[in-house]
Amino acid sequence: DGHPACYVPDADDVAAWWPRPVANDNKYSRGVVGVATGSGQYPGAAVLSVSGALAGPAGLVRYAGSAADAVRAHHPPVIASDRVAEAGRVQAWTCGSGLGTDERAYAELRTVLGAPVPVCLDAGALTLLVDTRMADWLRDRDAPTVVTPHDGEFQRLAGGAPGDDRVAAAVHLADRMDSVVLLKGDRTIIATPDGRVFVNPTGTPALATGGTGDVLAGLLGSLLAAGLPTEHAAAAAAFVHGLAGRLAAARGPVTAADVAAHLAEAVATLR
Ligand code: NPW
Ligand code: AMP
Ligand code: MG
Repeated sequence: DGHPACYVPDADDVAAWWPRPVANDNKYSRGVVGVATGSGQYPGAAVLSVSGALAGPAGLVRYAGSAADAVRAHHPPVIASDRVAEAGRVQAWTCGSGLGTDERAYAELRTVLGAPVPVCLDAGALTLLVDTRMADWLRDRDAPTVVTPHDGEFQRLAGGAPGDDRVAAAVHLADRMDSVVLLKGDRTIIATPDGRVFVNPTGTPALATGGTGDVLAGLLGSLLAAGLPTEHAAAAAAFVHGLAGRLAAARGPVTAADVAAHLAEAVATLR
């Protein structure tokens, strides 16, 4: 029916993709991830996205944004600054969760997109792409981009809802944006610009709670910083995020903070 083949990764695939520290690693050699999220309105999104980034394989998390004080208070290992331009060198950025869409957010997004490193864009960054007609700019980037829309964000980016054929919708947007599209849902779909598709098997409705997408975006950024190919970073992040949701749900009602707190255990179950 013209559908591209969908690959459903299993724990062995994700274990093989997941970077592990080697004997002579240092924090820089494992990758540095920049997290440009949060705002005065949404400091929690900054704290949650940083939780996701800290659970990933990168050796250092740098935060840049208006929620620096909240991030410092909740996450002592993180080096926090107020602006992206002050953050120093990173191997990947994740940008947009809780960022809002004001002038400051726009300026930060532009700085992030100008960096020659892989970028994960979520939430406010996606809305800004639409509002400022910047979506076509992703084509001109020197490094890959991943976008992580939920259905509402997808609708704005694509100009219409995903519809019944979510795979075709994700593939179409990936081609148009020249980016990997991670379309969130109960079976999250990852589509590449060259038409490959991964379908995540670990979803759980326990993830349908505020802030879980922010955690996912942080984790995905860490995997990009550690050097994973973009589509493997996206598929591995969704897989482990779902596992963490299931582990958290086995213990009771789930908050996004609970999902983040179970990411390490989820990684440990891979092998
Ligand atoms: P409806 O109701 O279906 O008509 P927004 P947001 C539609 C941050 N957060 N999931 C739906 O329309 C985020 O990072 C901060 C969701 C709805 O009205 C963002 O920066 C937290 N929406 C910001 O808040 C914790 C769906 O889209 C509209 C949908 C806003 O995030 C929470 C929402 O669009 C949160 O993560 C779906 N599957 N399908 C914190 N603690 O700081 C359709 N919609 O307002 O742009 O997005 O997700 O509410
Ligand atoms: P966000 O809306 O940006 O906070 O992201 C929500 C996260 O929860 C995404 O990772 C979704 O894939 C996941 N999620 C939401 N609802 C469900 C569901 N019913 N089943 C599985 N995963 C879900
Ligand atoms: Mg979200």
